Amino acid sequence: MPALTVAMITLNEAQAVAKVIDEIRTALKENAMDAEILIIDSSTDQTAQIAEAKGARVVRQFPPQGYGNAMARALLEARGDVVVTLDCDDTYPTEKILELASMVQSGNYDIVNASRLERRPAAMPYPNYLANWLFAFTSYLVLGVKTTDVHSGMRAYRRSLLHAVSFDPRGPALPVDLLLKPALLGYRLAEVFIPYRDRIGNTTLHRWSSTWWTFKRIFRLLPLRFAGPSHRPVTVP
Ligand SMILES: Nc1nc2c(ncn2[C@@H]2O[C@H](COP(=O)(O)OP(=O)(O)OP(=O)(O)O)[C@@H](O)[C@H]2O)c(=O)[nH]1
Ligand SMILES: [Mg+2]
Repeated sequence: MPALTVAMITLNEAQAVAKVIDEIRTALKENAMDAEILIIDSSTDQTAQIAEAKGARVVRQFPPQGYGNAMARALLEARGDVVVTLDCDDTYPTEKILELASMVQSGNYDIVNASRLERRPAAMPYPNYLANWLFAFTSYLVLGVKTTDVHSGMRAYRRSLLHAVSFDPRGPALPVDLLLKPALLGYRLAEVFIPYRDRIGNTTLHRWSSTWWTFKRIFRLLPLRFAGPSHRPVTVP
């Protein structure tokens, strides 16, 4: 079993996938880490073929079943003890992969969230920035979870957590659950700030349904806030 899985999901990312995989390999080589690159692919373009030629483990999910179902599949297919996710669109800093992973490997944290929102990134339009700020503020008010970015696609997870906690993959905004639910269950969350770049290729973000689902996911976690420590799992070292 590899120590680390770098997991991505792809919907027509043929323009970006080769560059992203090359960058990941460079980042991993710095540490000679035992790692796999996993891709859940739902594309009609050449993404899967390019990724396979670059040595990634590609699992096809076709026809596309949406972000949530693809990400849920990625998290369960991953074989590494630590799973680092990122978008396959060149927006996230691959050079941060090992830093996030090592914070989980050290045993101090179960999830490390890479926040894009220390300040507004030039690559993020104002409406998205304000929405993200509001989502984070609402998460703190409603659930008491301190975070600045509930929608980051770049995180490190302890694999055992992903199998111990159930997530609802239906509908947009799954990253909200993937962060807030474990935090409410007592898993240890850390956050680091990262730079965020312009995307290669076209976005798949559906702004309004994602906003609706984000609030829905936050509010329906409210009972967990008051469930008490006895309902919480023991954190797996
Ligand atoms: N397999 C699979 N991948 C998907 C699906 N929908 C989106 N993706 C991928 O999920 C990742 C995140 O989607 P993006 O389009 O980048 O959405 P976003 O990051 O919210 O928006 P941007 O800021 O524009 O990048 C990308 O790597 C997409 O290719 C899907 O239905 N199936
Ligand atoms: Mg993206």
